[in-house]
Amino acid sequence: DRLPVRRALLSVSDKTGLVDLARALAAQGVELLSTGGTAKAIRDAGLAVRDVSDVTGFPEMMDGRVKTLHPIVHGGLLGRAGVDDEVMAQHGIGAIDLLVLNLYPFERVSANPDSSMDEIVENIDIGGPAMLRSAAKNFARVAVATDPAQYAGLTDELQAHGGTLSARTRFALAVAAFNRVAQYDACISDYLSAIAEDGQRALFPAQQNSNFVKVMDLRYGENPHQHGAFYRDLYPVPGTLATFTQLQGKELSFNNLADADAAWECVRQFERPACVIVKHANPCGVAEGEGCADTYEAAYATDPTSAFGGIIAFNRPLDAATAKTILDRQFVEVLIAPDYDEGALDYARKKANVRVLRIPHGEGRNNFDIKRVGSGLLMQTSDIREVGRGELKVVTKIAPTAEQMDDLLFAWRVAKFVKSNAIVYVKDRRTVGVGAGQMSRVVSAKIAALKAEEAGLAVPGSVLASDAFFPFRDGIDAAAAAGIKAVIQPGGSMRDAEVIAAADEHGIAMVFTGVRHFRH
Ligand code: 93A
Repeated sequence: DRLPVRRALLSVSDKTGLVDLARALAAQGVELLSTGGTAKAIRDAGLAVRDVSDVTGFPEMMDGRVKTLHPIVHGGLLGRAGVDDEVMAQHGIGAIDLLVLNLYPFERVSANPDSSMDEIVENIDIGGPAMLRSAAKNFARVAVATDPAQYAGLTDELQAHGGTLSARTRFALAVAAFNRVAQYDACISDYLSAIAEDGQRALFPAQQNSNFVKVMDLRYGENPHQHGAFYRDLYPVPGTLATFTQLQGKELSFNNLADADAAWECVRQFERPACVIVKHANPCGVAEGEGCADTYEAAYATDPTSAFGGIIAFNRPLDAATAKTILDRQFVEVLIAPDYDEGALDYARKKANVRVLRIPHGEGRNNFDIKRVGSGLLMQTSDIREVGRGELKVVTKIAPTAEQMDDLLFAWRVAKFVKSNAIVYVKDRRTVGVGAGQMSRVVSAKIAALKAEEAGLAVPGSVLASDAFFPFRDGIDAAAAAGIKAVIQPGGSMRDAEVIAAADEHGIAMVFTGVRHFRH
């Protein structure tokens, strides 16, 4: 069901690729209509174009606020073949077969803190979305392009098929146009509904419109009887999981992606080379050191049993030797690194199932965490709080040594990524035992000690991080019994005095962060 394109209306804010497209259309004998700035650009390139104002007999007015809002334009886009021919002829409405339009840059202008409210409001496009809707609704007869990335495909099809477009192309373009209008309106609504009564921008707008774009369907959700899909932000934040490239391996699963996010977010917080191994959403081994080889060995040694089938992330390019060590030794679900040496990829290809992801470093962090509850949504800003050395308060008679201090800060960064109640034992910037996801803190501490024992790692001399305060002294007593020498925790319990006294009794150094890192 192919239809010829005889007449096109072009009206674009982003003039990228415009002249090439106009030239290709003209070469196909397509008559070009256009609005002010777009017509000028086409004319400047030496091509013939007719002004919309000439067609409507109405000038563009009100600084462009009204330029295409006219029955000649909308009738030309909406008129149905075989149904509206007579009425169109009666009113001198010529059919428009192709609309090429991109909208006023509201997103860019509103994101710029230097923009005035007047500028932002002027960038709310009215005529553009109206025409996109008219053209998209009439996909039975009309084609609509909304993005310069679509131009090449359009001209290719027109050239290959004698100036016609297929029904399938028109439909796909219409869906893209409706999606674009929805995104655009969501941005306007989000922006305006976040302006609070005092004129300041509220963190959480009165309405939450989600602009997520599908990356892929997943084989299933968290369990095989659930369905799943992965979406990314319309404008993904540089450096986050959504910017990944899969270099090889089986299809990514729902759990792979959730774990990959935890592993990557944890490893990218370290400045020095680091390795994080995640299993069931928790780090089961983390180490900081000289490079990929030593950090992987140390992370693996924390809990070799759990590392089996884990997700392994590095914050440095993965070298061939370490890739070989990993793949020869253990079953891996996903490997993540900012890059890979060619030899590492060669080696990975021998284990074709292993999913290998590249995530380029970037400065950004997710702004928000979202959790679905009932028929509602819990929203919060992401836990991006970092605790600096200067913020730590020594509360015990003895202070941590410089070495212990490094370990405490390392343990604290790991604990932030362990599900609550989180207890992390660390020695020499590597995890010795991780206790995760328990309902009582003291049991998490016991599990961390048990894990260390199972892995044959000596706890004595280690430090401990706790994601939240100790409600009772029993956690400190358990830590002392395991041989812990220093503790980092938020403080703030009703029984802080009792907890500090316990630490002093055992000769343990303790620092308070004043910050809590629950993670559920
Ligand atoms: O101000 S508008 O909402 N009123 C209109 O009638 C109208 N018609 C097209 N904006 C309108 N447009 C927009 O103008 C298009 O969406 C496009 O972004 C832009 C192209 O203007 P020019 O051709 O003058 O550069």
